[in-house]
Amino acid sequence: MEKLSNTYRIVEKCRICGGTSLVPYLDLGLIPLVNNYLKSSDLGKEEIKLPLKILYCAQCSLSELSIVVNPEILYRNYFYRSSVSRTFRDHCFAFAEECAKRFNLTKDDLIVDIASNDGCTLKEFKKFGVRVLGVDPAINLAKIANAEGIETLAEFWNEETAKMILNKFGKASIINAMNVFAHVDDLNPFLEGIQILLKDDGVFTIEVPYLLNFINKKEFDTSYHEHLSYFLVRPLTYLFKKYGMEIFDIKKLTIHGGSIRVYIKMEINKTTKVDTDSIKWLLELEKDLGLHTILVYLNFSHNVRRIKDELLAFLKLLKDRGKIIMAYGASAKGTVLLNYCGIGKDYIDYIIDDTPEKQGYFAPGTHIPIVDSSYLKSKKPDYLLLLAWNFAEELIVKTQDYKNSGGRYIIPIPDIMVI
Ligand code: JHZ
Ligand code: ZN
Repeated sequence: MEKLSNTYRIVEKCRICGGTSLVPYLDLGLIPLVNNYLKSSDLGKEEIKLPLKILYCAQCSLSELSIVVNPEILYRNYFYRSSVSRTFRDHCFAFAEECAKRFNLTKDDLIVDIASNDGCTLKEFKKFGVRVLGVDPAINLAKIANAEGIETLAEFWNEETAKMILNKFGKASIINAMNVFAHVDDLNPFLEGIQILLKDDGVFTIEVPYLLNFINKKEFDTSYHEHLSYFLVRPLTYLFKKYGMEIFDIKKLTIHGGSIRVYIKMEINKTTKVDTDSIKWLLELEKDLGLHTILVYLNFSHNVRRIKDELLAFLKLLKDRGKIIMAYGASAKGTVLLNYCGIGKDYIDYIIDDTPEKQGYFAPGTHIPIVDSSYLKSKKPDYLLLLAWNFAEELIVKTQDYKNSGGRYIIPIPDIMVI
């Protein structure tokens, strides 16, 4: 892999197949780093904004960002807390329960979670009496998880980290990587780390947003500088083979706008049954929907420009009628949506977010203040733009008082919907 410059490097070949026929299909312009929430004292300073462009690999169908930002800049201090969403906590519990039953986990089994965030997933695994260990480069998050009893190393995942864990804890029965595989530039040290630490009959699971949903539901705002790869099953099958690994099951999930969970084993493990149907079914679906050729992607890009025009026109209409608009969820995708569409403080007065670490800060690029949910009562908005549209149901349930007093919701993706 090419060397990282201080801020970013330009992608010249596909990170999975090495192909150089990379066709650009989405260009969102200059977008700020989504995790770069600002303090009031930062507001006058120059903010880093970088090109956000997606390329399609004509050889293996991976979609990938045209640049790679230095991970030291992105991940050492991370504001996102996985455990803020009840929907996500439930999702983690269901996964832990499934693993405990399906893989007959006992107290001797070690579960390692990569990008363990605030310990959200491991807390659920712990309920089943197994040994757990988290790994996350964010020093602030590792501190929180450790304080809450989830042992966590503040490290990036690679061979060195794997060796260190092997020496201290022994091999792992399950290594889980949720919402991080798409964030990794060089998959070589990442997968070599798995080879080092995973038991021969162990299971490696990843969860990634599914490119099929990204395209079909026009989820363009889930592209940001952290998301380097946008996966289909096709490039994944190719990738794991190179490392003596094999996919043995894939599940389609609704979380985060549509994801897939991929279950991987070592090829030498011949006891675990391979569910070829689940893999073949998705591969055929991708092909039938045209996702293994460029045309669908170019059409997607056209739809994205339409969403921008329609959303702006709708918000303008509301403002002309004197309506107060606020937003819910200072999410990464919210920052992309607002910046790409050019929606700033002239439209949205405040963004509500229940993450204590985000409150009191200002959203990247737009500088809209991030506040707690008491603002819903005190400022009485007419409309709430749901920037965490993937959790719309949960947000609507928790704001019933607002709804009952006549408040309306705007869901921007896949098409503008007002509730
Ligand atoms: P949310 C995240 O992206 C982070 P984001 C990450 N980049 C990733 O890979 C994807 O997910 C998959 C708030 N909220 O989860 C919390 C409430 O305040 O949609 C969050 O700030 N109250 C690693 O940031 C935001 O909304 C609530 O009740 O785009 C949600 O962000 C709920 C449900 C959420 O993902
Ligand atoms: Zn490729």
